[in-house]
Order: sequence, then structure tokens, then C-alpha cells
Amino acid sequence: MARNPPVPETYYDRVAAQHALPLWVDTAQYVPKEPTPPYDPALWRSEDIRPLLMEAGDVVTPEEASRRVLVLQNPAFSGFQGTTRSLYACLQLILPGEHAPEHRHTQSALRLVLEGEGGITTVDGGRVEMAPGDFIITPSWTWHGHTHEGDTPMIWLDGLDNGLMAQMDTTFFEAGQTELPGTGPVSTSVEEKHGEPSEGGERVLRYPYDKARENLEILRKVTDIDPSHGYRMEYLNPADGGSAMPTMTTMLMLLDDGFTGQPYRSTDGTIFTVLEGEGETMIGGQAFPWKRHDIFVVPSWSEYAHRADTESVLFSFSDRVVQLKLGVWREARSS
Ligand code: 1HN
Repeated sequence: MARNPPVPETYYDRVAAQHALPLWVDTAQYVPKEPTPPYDPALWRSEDIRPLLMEAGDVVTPEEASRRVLVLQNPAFSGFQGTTRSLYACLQLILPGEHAPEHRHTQSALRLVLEGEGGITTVDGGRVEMAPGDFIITPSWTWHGHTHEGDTPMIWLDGLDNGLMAQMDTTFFEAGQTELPGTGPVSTSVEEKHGEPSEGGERVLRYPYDKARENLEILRKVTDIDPSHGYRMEYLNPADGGSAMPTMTTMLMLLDDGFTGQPYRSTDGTIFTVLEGEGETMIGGQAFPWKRHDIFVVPSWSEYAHRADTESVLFSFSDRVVQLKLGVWREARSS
């Protein structure tokens, strides 16, 4: 369209020289009609990544590495950008007798134990035992280290909100505190606290798998199956009934043998870890077959549908709780 008067030839250069941008140029690119996540769906197969993690046992000690961790980097990202924009999924290995030294950071972390017994993670000096399938919380800015008192390698999934902290420039990190502040014993298990709301300061940090698995069986008996998610429960903070963690929504779902889920999408890019079973998830038209201990990521607003070829249990985490707090979370189902 002709302008009267026409835009002076140097106008855009003069605007750029002032470190300003005209919003009317390519607006759709900056304010898209719906989410256009700059990362891809992806799957990490345990049979490919586990040998590399075990090899890391020969490559570095936890003292040298601080944490012997492989970050599952989204294939569309470079450097330490994470698994989604807001979250990191990592795999950590600790060998019998080893100690990963105490540190603290503003990132919240979750652990989902995949293999091994006898691992202890400390949170502000309190010991939290780790057993396969357990979901364990390391709250923001708490001192934490890991030790291994068992006799076989321990592997767990770490989930962290690193991307979220990076986006807001709220990352702090401190290492090397060995004298731990005397916060007294930590209430470590939802089991121990069963039925009682915890008092201020006491935190539930461990959600044992046997109890969670039992809860799924109860759900199967007393509720209707969700057409997309099977029988699904969310881990909650018994103190207030809200999300177990302030930045990450965590869930466990049971899919019956032969379950064929209806397509679903939501704005929280989600990382799934297979605890039991085998199946396949279609993500944006692409098939991702999975087995025990595989990890896969569904980007924001990508349509996905699960299929289970045997009875399966999947753990998931995402930044949904943050999006809910901000009033921007959306979901859609199609049938
Ligand atoms: C971290 O501190 C741990 O404490 C695990 O075990 C994974 C990934 C990125 C940044 C810090 C841990 C991590 C991490």
C-alpha cells in the first residue's frame, strides 16, 4: 500500500540505531496465534543411553564431576538449553561407596529412582532413602548431596526447572557447605505423614513407589478411565493439597494392557519416563515406541496419544503448575 508521505528510506535504520523495533513488521512471528515451541518431540532409549551413563562411571568420579549426570538435551537445542524451554531431564549415576558433594541452588529438583537400592539423598542434613520408583523432592535452595550405601549402581532421573530459572535470571548456586545447618530431622515420606497435614517447616520429600502404585490400583477400581491419560494421579503436597512442587507438576499414570488413548494436547511441554511396560506414543504425527526406563518429551501444544502394548506405568513432569498460577494453561482433547 502506498504511503503518503512515504516512509523515509532511512527510517528503519534510524529506529534500529536507537535499539528499537517497529512492532508492525513481522508481528505474527513475535506474537504467534498459538504456541510454536522451538524444540522437538524426542525419545531417549534406555538401551542407548544407559551404557553411556555406566561408562561415565569410569570417566569421572562424583567429586570431579560434582554430579555424574547426562543432561537429555532436546535435539533442536544446542548447549545447555535443556529438554524443554523450562525443564531439564537428566540421568544420574552413583556407584557404591561414592558421595556427590553437598551444594544448593535456586532450581528445584526432583528425582525418580530407576535402579538400585541403598542410595541416600540429603536435604538440609536430613537423610532421604531412595528405592526404585520413588519420587523425591529437593526444594529450591536446600543443601543436598547424595551418597550410596548399597552395593549395585544407582540410576535416577533428575528433573529440574533450570530453563525457567534462566529465563527469569533467578539462578543462584553455592557449593561446598559441609557443616549443615541444624534444621533437625526432615519428614521424608508421605507414608510417615499419612493422614496428618504437616506443620510449618516440615516437608514431605519422598513419595514411595509401593504406595503410589497401590493408589493407581485403587483409582482403577473406583474411577472411570480417562480416555487420554488412563488412571492418573498427581503428586500433591499434603500440607496444602496443592502441587508437590511449586514449579513442576508431577504425575503417575497407569495404562491398561491394550490401552489406546484419545489425542490430547496442552500448553505444558511434558517429559514422560516409563517405569513399567511397553507401548508407543504418537506425538505430532510421529511414532515414539517406548519400553521400561525410556524417557520422551512432548512439546507444548503438540497433539499426542499413548498406546500401551502391555500394562504400563508412566511418570510425567511439566511446568503446568506455573502456567496454572499465571492463568495461561490450556488443554484440548479431540476424539
Ligand atoms: C544438580 O544439582 C543435580 O544435585 C542433578 O543431583 C542434575 C542438572 C543441572 C544442574 C544441576 C543434583 C543437575 C543439577
